[in-house]
Parts: sequence; C-alpha cells; structure tokens
Amino acid sequence: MPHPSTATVMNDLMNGELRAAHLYWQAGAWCVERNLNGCSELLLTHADEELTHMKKMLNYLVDCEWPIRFQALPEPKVDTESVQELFQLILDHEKKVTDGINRAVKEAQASDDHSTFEFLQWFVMEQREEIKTFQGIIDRIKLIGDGPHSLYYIDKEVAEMSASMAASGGA
Ligand code: OFO
Repeated sequence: MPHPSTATVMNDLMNGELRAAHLYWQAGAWCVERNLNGCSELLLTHADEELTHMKKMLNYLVDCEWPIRFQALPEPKVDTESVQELFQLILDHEKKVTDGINRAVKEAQASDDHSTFEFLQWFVMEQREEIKTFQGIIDRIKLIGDGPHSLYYIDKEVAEMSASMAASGGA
C-alpha cells in the first residue's frame, strides 16, 4: 500500500524537532560560556523537551507503519554576542517550526488524513505556548535592557521563569 504524502511531511517534522534540540543545546552552551546559568538551564531543559517531541513523532510514524528516515544535522548557528539576539534567534526558529506544523496540518486536511490531523493538534498548541514563552522573555529583556550591567538581572529573571515553567510542567 503506498504511503500517504503526510508520511514524508511527518518525517520532515520529526527531523525538525531533532534540529530544534540541537539548536537549544548550542544556545544553552553559549549561555554556559558566559556564566548565564539561568538562561542555560532554561535552554538545555528545553532541548530535552524537543527530544520528547521528536520521540512523539517517531512513535506516531511507528504506529502508522510508515518509513522512518533520519536526516543529517546541520551545524546550529548562534552567531551573536547579545542575549536579546540569542532569544530572538530562538523565537524566529520557533516561528519557522510553527509554519512547518501549519503546513503539515493543511497537508493532512487536503489528503483526508484525519488521524494525522488530530495528532498534530497537540503540536499546534505546543507551538503557541513556545512562541508566547520566548516572546515573553524578549519583552522582559527589553524592559531590563541588554547592556553588560543588565545581564545579572536578565539571567535571574529567566531563572525564575525556568523554575516556574518546571513547576507547571513545561514551556
Ligand atoms: Fe518542538 O517545539 Fe519547539 O520546536
């Protein structure tokens, strides 16, 4: 039986989740190198979450008995010296992931793949939460100011957000 077009789309999304984890690890390492422990905690914890998303997709592909194809990972680029730009880069990345999920939802609808359509609804809501979280961090940084003397306060603020996200069960 031929695989539906959504099988390819779901493979791409699964690989996208792995790329996202890779980016969060690199961004977390950027913070570790600058002693921004609150920011690194949030980003490295989020990398773990991206892996759970990848596994969710993987399990769905297994359940559907569709082929599973992992792709090579590109080098994650974190070319900035500003913590505000770092979180902007993360937010831009999450917006791209959201676009990919939305395209997959449309594809599932167009091919009458109701199961995949339903499965993707969790990801639609998750993306909404992530965009809200990272936009919220950027808004806080703008309020505090992104100068060298602000880093301590930014890091403290992000550490508090990270702790409250952990207490409420995720991003
Ligand atoms: Fe998997 O949620 Fe971000 O990318």
